[in-house]
Amino acid sequence: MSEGRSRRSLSTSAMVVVALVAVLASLGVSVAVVSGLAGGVRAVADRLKATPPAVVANHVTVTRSMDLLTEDQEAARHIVTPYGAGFGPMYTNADWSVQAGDTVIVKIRSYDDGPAPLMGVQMMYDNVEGTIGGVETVDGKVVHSVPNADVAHTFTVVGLGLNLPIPAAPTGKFVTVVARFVADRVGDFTWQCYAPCGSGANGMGGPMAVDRWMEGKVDVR
Ligand SMILES: [Cu+2]
Repeated sequence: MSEGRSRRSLSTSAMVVVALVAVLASLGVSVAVVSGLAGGVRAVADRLKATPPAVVANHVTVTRSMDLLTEDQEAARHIVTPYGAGFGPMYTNADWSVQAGDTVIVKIRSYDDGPAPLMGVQMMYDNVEGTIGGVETVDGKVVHSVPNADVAHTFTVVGLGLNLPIPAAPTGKFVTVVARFVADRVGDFTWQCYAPCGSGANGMGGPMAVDRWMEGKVDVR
């Protein structure tokens, strides 16, 4: 299907070049310039063909664990926020890397008991996406999604098609979310929380835009 799409768009590009050649030739533009343009289109086609396929699983399993701390825990641990005390919840171990092809077990232990239901176009992030089996476990229970009213955070890596909704923890306790995915694309990817858990009228301010609080990096090498 995608092959058909790219073939159509390439033949459209070829027609554009032919038309361009005719126009430029009528203006007396040299053959070298015209063939250079055609080469440009060929280079794009070659690049599309050269796009590497998804990385094949390498049968190595690694675990990456993150804790999601409350403001009180941050204060107790003397974690300095960019904007003073009471800044907002944060993920620990926010930046990590794995090898291409690894099966990654992501473990997130969240102490945050305050739900921040998803809003608008972000409501789709209550579904688990991109994991093995399309599921995660919440305190050991296998789920495909988390009820929106219970969502407190998400761990979302758009570039890897990965989304883990994190429910609010029982007060004074923690909730553990575990999921497995295959790191099948090479690159440096940004993860982000899409629940409006931050400050400001829409909850998208403060920690939502700060590295190590509600965003970080997943590098697949
Ligand atoms: Cu969040």
